[in-house]
Amino acid sequence: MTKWRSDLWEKASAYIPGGVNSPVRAFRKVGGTPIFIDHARGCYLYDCDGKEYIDYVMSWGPLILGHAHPRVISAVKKACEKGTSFGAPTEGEAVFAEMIVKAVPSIEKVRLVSSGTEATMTAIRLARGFTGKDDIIKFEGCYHGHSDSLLVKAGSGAATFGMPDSLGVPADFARHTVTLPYNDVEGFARAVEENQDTLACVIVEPVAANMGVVPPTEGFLGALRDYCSRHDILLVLDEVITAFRVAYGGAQDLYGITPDLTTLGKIIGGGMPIGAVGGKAIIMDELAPDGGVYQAGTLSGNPVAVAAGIATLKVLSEESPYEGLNRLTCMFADGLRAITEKLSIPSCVTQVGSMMSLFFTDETVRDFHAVLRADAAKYRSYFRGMLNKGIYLAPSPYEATFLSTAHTEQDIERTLEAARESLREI
Ligand code: KE4
Repeated sequence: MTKWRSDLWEKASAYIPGGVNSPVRAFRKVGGTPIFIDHARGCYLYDCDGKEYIDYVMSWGPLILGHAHPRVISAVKKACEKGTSFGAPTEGEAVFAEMIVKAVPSIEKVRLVSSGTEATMTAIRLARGFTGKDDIIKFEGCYHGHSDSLLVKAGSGAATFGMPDSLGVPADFARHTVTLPYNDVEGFARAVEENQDTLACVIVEPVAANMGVVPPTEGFLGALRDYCSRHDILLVLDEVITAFRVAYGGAQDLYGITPDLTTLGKIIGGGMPIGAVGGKAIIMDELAPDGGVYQAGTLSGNPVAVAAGIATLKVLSEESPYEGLNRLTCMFADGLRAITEKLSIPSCVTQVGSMMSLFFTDETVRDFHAVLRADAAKYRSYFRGMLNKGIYLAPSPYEATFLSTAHTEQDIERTLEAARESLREI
């Protein structure tokens, strides 16, 4: 490790818990110390030593247009020159809300917040307030931010209420959350039958991307929709990652599912702090100040974040890059499949749109249990080999690989060459 890096790491570790402002950045799943980024452009990161990396984390998903896209930067600069925050309505918020409503037909009204966690926390409170019921269903391996009701793991019996998945979450909170296996329709049906009178909502990542990328199996999302409709339970699609990622209208467009509520984040902020919860007006109008479900935020609808979001969605709407993004991601995914097959390394490569994952396993990965059976040590070795060759993957096997419109075929070829060497070494 270079001197600056050890000095920086020492200072960060002295003053910031774990040396980082979000745990996954600490490289604990892959060993070693994190690299410190100085700047980035397009699909490239540059560390404080000036070393270049091809970036496949893309700030955990927001940067579908790549780092420092000229139109986003220009919009942010212009917004900043007018002031950074007013705590009062602005034209941009109304324009942005209309863009989101037009992009996602299930959203009739939308409330902006400052993170995905705030968005899902609000969606849960809104579902409870609207239905008058307290319990929720989530799925193992899905992550919806760090609000107490969602940091809950499966209880003793599959359909029974959960246990805290973090210190500081009262058991009393956790017992209102049932956590089920992803893609398990039968288990879901049983849980709904057993708890239908107390269930306010089901929250799900329509494409799981926080246990690595795990696509929904045929009929899974449809079953959630069907059971929720029949039992007066709200369906909340957490599209913080997938909205404007897998399609301009999100996974609900891709799979033809109409939720009652949708949570958004990441891409809609173009790299600035943002989140949103949207859905049917009859539900959204339950939010304060009109309704009785309280929710608020000093920087909600921040004009600089909104300017970045408007610029990002304008580029996506004008350029509609999804076919090209999907083709490039297929090139990467198919290349990895060919390399691991040639080297006789058991692997499962998953992909939806411009996000993908490589699992070291001979199984087809359909849920979190299968993910946990995959070889995390092999991932660690692969990650380190790639990092040493200038390829920046997620420092955890439980995250997604994201591509952007800034990645080119040459970048993928360079990445596959590095993968060929790294996989030979694991
Ligand atoms: P934030 O509070 O981190 O903005 O969003 C929470 C969230 C909600 N829903 C989904 C589907 C999410 O993926 C996230 C956050 N994603 C993680 C990475 N997978 C953020 C990275 C981090 O925690 O540092």
